[in-house]
Amino acid sequence: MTRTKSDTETLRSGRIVAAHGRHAIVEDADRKRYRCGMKGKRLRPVCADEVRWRPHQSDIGDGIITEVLPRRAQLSRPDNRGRSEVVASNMSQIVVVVAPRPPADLSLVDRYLVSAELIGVAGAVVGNKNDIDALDLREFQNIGYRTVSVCAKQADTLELLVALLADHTSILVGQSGVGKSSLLNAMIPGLDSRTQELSTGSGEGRHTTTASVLYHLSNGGEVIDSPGVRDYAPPPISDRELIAGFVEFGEPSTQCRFNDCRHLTEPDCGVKQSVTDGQISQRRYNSYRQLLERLANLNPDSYS
Ligand SMILES: Nc1nc2c(ncn2[C@@H]2O[C@H](COP(=O)(O)OP(=O)(O)O)[C@@H](O)[C@H]2O)c(=O)[nH]1
Ligand SMILES: [Mg+2]
Ligand SMILES: [Zn+2]
Repeated sequence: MTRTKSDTETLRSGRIVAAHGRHAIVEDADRKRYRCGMKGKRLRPVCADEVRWRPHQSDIGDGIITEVLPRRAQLSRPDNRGRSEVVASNMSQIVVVVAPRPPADLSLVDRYLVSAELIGVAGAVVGNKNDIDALDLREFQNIGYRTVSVCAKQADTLELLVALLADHTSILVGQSGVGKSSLLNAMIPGLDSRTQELSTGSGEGRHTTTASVLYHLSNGGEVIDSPGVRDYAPPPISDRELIAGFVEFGEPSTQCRFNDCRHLTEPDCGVKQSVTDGQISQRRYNSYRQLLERLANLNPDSYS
């Protein structure tokens, strides 16, 4: 791409802190926020993207985003037409929130943790609403994921969560209603994320319930609140990738008779032996088999 001198002089760097289709909120290094349109229809910035933009007053706002810089990581999910849609980028940690109400879907947690492994970022599990019931998250802890038990309504329970989020760009994911937005409200004084205005003065305000939004914590951590999901599956991946997403299979699988063992009906399978021995959680193993089946039934052509 060739740029004219006047272009390069006025181009500025920024981060996307909220993206709403045809416009987005860009934050500069001083945390000033600008409402921007896009140059061209193909530009689809997502939350936490690093972008170049230039000031330009219009009915959309204060600027125009001209380029999305290469992403270090991205979390995708199937959109409502079954195609893969990027939810946010450049995170270093995926934090799955679960609660006793709505009833915890632990296989959803597994699916997000598989994605964390595939993307190569840290995974963590937060059990919220421990005032109602404290979920047992030891099976995740035992395989190396950080876990915390919290209650969004009791500030003194949030210390460990705040510590978990320090030094990371995290995305909070999980079913609708588990309390993701409530946790952010409780951790960030003065924030009402459900109704927070992203207006920067020149455009009309927007509610943020349908978009991912990035917030700063006082300890330097950054947290992306994402709209809840009813269902989540990693984008189509190979069986090998799926197996790699279940980290606790790694060591036992070195004992499998076959190198390409899928840990199903093969003889002398180290993974199944570990399930029998109780070293690998039966629930996680079942979750693996379900996901294997689900991925086999996906038509890869329906994803772009
Ligand atoms: N009892 C209890 N209710 C909570 C807690 N955290 C959130 N809630 C409630 O759960 C509901 C859903 O919360 P919300 O933050 O919107 O969930 P989100 O969809 O994950 O963002 C709201 O009615 C909250 O008041 C908690 O720790 N304990
Ligand atoms: Mg929410
Ligand atoms: Zn095996």
